[in-house]
Amino acid sequence: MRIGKTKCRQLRNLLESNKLEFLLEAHNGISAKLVEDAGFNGIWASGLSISAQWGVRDSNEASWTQVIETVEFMSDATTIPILLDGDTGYGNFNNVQRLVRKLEQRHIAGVCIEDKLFPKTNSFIKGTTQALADIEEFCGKIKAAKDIQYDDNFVVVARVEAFIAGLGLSEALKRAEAYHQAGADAILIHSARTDANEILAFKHEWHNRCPVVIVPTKYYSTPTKVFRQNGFSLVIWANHMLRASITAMQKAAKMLEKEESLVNLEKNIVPVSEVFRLQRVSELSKAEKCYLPNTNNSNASKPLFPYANYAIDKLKGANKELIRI
Ligand code: SPV
Ligand code: MG
Repeated sequence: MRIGKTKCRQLRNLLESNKLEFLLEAHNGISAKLVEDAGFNGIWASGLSISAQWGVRDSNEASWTQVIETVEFMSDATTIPILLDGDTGYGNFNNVQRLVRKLEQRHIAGVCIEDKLFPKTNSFIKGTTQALADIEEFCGKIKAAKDIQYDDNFVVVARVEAFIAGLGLSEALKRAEAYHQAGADAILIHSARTDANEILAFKHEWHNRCPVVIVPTKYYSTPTKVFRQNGFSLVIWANHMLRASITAMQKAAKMLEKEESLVNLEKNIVPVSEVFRLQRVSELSKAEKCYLPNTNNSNASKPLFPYANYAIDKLKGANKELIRI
């Protein structure tokens, strides 16, 4: 058995390290493995991407158990920590507690919950018309999550959607402070602006009360050194594995449809052996040698029932004894 840092501990270390850290989005087992192989130290299990890979909207159309099943595959395929985008927690405080229980059972290192209403709508769709959760009720969810967690290092991130809803800096700070007091391990401050002004203003006022997480999907042109200089803890590249794969698949599908031949596509895609490597096929081959009967030796000379002759001889001997009596 390998003894290492738990995934919860690994995620907490990322949050509390004194340098800027990064999570990259994944949405199934293989994309999670690719994130780890690329050298990332953690994974964002994105609600948007997980719904999209099923072909449904990011509006809680997929059930929470379907999400759990997906992150379980992601966790099994990797050794780095996963932070689940838990949307609004799929219900009230009680649903949040059950969610945390199930996540810990599957070695998911943390959950991020956002102060919107169920069913949630993606922050980049009609953001300013979205209603936010009552502060007290949301604090109850955070407390409930912290109270139920089994591993002290399980991470609960509270996501503030005040900027998304167009409510401004003072509302964002008020909410972040309440969530921090309720026990959140970090604040995710979200913004849909194409510049970083909102998140920088927030960080300026927030100082270092607790780690701050950002998602620069819309303000991607802001240089990463700005996030570093301003003391953010964690950057989430939230949907880029999904979007990169959509681009690649659209290109491949169009090419095949047009050319009716694999010749040009073959040159530009990984060989099947790479798929086998990602699935760890060699691990199974080794296990087969260890656990399956050795099928290389011929069975021809082996008796079908190896103990049958022994039993017959015994019986014959016993008969002799009987005759003698
Ligand atoms: C997600 O990845 O699902 C997120 C981030 O919640 S965002 O899409 O920016 O809201
Ligand atoms: Mg989401």
